[in-house]
Amino acid sequence: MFITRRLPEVVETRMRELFNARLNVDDKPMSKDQLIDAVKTVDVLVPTVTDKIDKSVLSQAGPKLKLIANFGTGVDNIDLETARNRGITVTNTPGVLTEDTADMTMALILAVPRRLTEGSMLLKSLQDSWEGWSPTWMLGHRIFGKRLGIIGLGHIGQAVARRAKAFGLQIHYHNRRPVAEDIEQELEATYWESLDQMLARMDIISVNCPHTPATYHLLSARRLKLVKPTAYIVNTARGEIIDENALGRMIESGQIAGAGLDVFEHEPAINPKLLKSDSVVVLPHMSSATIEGRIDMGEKVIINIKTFLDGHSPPDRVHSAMF
Ligand code: 8YV
Repeated sequence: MFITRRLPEVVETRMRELFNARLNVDDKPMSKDQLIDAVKTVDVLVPTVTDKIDKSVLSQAGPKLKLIANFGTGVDNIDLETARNRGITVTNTPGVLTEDTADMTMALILAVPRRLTEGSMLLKSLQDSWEGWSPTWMLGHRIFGKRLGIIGLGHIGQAVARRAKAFGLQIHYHNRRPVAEDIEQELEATYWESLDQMLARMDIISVNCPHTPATYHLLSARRLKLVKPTAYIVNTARGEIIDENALGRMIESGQIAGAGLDVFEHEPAINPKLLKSDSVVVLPHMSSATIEGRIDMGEKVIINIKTFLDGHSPPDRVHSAMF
């Protein structure tokens, strides 16, 4: 078994106790050649979001590779079709990072319109030359009573809606199909079949759907033009869902008020227009970055591997139809 990145110590210790686990000790993202070397010999691979397990890697996998136990919920880093065709089972770690990711999404929904990081960075740069409070300085925009449009009302989207409702936001959502009536009622959520129509009417848009071939550039340049110039976009899902260059251009030209981004289309590269904009909060893909969350993710990986090696179907098996 090969684990491509360093995981919380307690997880690594447990894996070594249970399995013949090899680690990537220097924790540097692995190159394609290193990944190919690994899949040639191992029975189980434990990758993360920084490992692109595509066709060119999987096509060189050895006959022993039977399980890819992803440390993460999103599996867009893995070519599910090729894995399935080669009889390789793929698992992920859903559920255990839902609340943490929803917390960070809500933090960005609050931080951008209220200029939170901007104010903090400005005060740190002013140091003792700050002249104190003034009536019209650092004014942001109220979020209470505003319209939040959630793209993807799955587990994380629903957890975001619960938090946003408590902050007095009106909940709207776009999905492949409406969620169950009881969930819609609990969240007082309005379903929009047309994403275009929803985008044109929202004050804040939160991307909470998985990255799949169908959601690549879901927020294309054409769709971003539908967004109100006073609206904000938040993304804690995957960068590829938004045309990042178009978003950078439109924020720079004032066609979109701002954005809160934890993920980027070409991670770790970030569009320079986004980096230099005061009305953009950028985070280093840390939405699920809690020690509790990462240990829970590790435990899910261990259960998936153990169940699989015991000859049973692992609890978090990913079926390519799911994505
Ligand atoms: C993970 C994430 O930390 O789970 C996901 O899909 O994006 C993050 O929570 C990352 O994927 C680790 O592989």
